[in-house]
Amino acid sequence: MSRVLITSAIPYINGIKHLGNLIGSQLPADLYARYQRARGSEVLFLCATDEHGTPAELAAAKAGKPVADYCAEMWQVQKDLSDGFRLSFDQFGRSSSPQNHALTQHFAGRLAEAGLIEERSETQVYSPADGRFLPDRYIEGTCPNCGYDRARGDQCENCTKQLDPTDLIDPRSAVSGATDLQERETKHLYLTQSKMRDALRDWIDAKTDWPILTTSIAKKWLDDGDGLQDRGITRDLNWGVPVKKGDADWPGMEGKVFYVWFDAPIEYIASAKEWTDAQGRPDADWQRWWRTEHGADDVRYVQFMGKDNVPFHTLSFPVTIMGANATGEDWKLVDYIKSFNYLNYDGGQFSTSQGRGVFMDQALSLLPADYWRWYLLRNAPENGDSEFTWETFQAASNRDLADVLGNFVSRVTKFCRSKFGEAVPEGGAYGEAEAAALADLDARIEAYAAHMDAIEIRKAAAELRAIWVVGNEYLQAAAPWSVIKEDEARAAAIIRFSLNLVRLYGILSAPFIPDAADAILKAMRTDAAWPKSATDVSAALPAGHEFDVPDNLFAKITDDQRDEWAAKFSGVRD
Ligand code: B3M
Ligand code: ZN
Repeated sequence: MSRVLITSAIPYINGIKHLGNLIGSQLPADLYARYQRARGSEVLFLCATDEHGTPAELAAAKAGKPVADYCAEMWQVQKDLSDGFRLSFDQFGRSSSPQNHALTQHFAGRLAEAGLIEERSETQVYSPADGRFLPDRYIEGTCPNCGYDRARGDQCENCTKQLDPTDLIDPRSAVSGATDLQERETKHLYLTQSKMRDALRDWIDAKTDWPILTTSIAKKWLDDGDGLQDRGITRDLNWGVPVKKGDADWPGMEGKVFYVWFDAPIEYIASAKEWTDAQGRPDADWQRWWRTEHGADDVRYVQFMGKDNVPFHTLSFPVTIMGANATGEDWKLVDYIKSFNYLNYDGGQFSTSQGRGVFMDQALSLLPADYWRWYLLRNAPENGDSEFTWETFQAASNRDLADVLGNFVSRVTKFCRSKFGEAVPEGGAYGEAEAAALADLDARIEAYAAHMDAIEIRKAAAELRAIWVVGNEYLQAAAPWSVIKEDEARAAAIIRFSLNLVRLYGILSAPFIPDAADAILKAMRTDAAWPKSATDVSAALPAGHEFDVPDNLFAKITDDQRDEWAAKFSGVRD
């Protein structure tokens, strides 16, 4: 049995995520996790909230709450929403967990032992108006690389360059807007990533099967003279993982915490320990996923993330892992990174800070998860940015879910109930029409699985839709409602075949639309074993097998609803 470790980039704690965030990592990761489980792989699927750093502190301050309370509350909110979207994490952890504190301090100690950490005295931006240092997002200004005027102190969102606050041109305080900033001396730890440049390049060069989006960003910062600058990994903040060397104090670093981007990826590992700790299981149970000499040598590790997160996952985090391994440890490096472009909203960008777009809670208040999952996944921004519009959302829901899948299931089950009752009818043997449909389906199921294996999400969605269409076209041509007048046995065979397709669709659709798939399979009173071939499953439900007619699976989105929602979400959220 193959084993697959899957992580999604961990969302910042500072507020509810929008649909652009969702399709940028968590939702595609869930699709893949569900698919891998359906294929019989042993899967560990991990996510968490990213709770440290300036985004958390700024959001807590805005909410008027102590940062620890704010994070605990927002974790629950995000957890409930991820359940609402049916994200099937084995663990939805917290980067502020004791497990992550310990592991982060452990890695720092190992990196120091490997000679990859240097203590440096440096000047940092200090704001007399705010009475504090201004690290990362506490400071904004113009990007020295691309000129974007709202770059943050840690990274430019426009060109993805990793920055230090002192790099910014015309810097200002994000707290008060003050521009009378000073530079003051303070001591910090630096991760000397530049020493690992050759090792990183060899590693990336060997990843010839990775998406171009991933490798091009990695190589851009590797080849760029200062892309692989040594990075400050400590901050003058209160909230975060206290700087320690393993269990030991780190002289000179009292009162400082690790930089959020140092501890956040380590939470991928920590959440696995949170998972086993919560169940009172031994460390060996999570280490067999994360440590090659503890059983993880045959694990395939796949990460999902938006393109802005790629530099941290192809450069900084691998340095952490490789550095610890240089001291004799055996941590697992990622095997495949699936990254995404941005989903835009109706001619502009989704924006958390500006409240623009549709947010996860709002989406679920309009329609159940499957509608959003289907639309977002079939339009996943894989090969370029993609765009959310209410017209395309309405069209995808109505034309794919309601008209094709929903309609097929409803026609077949209702027709059977009215003519033969709620059990699979006997009828004669399958004929040419069924053979043709099966040949078509066999080829398409193979293509669908190949796209899912390759994590080509749009292609997989298109193939799944084509699989639904095969059933509709078959039924339309076979026309049991006419045939039954002359030949009841033939009509029964058509319906027996069609009911088996309903079951097949329940199985194949589950990774995309788990609730509808569940409803289908429950109604068919059947299990969910992945088909070896369509031919094999065409007899899975034998004559006499009882079923229930499911409720209508999908309601159509009316033009009035579409217009109402478009108007409602045209402004900004308060
Ligand atoms: N929290 C950024 C984001 O949510 C960051 C990802 C961390 S992954 C270790 O896009
Ligand atoms: Zn820039």
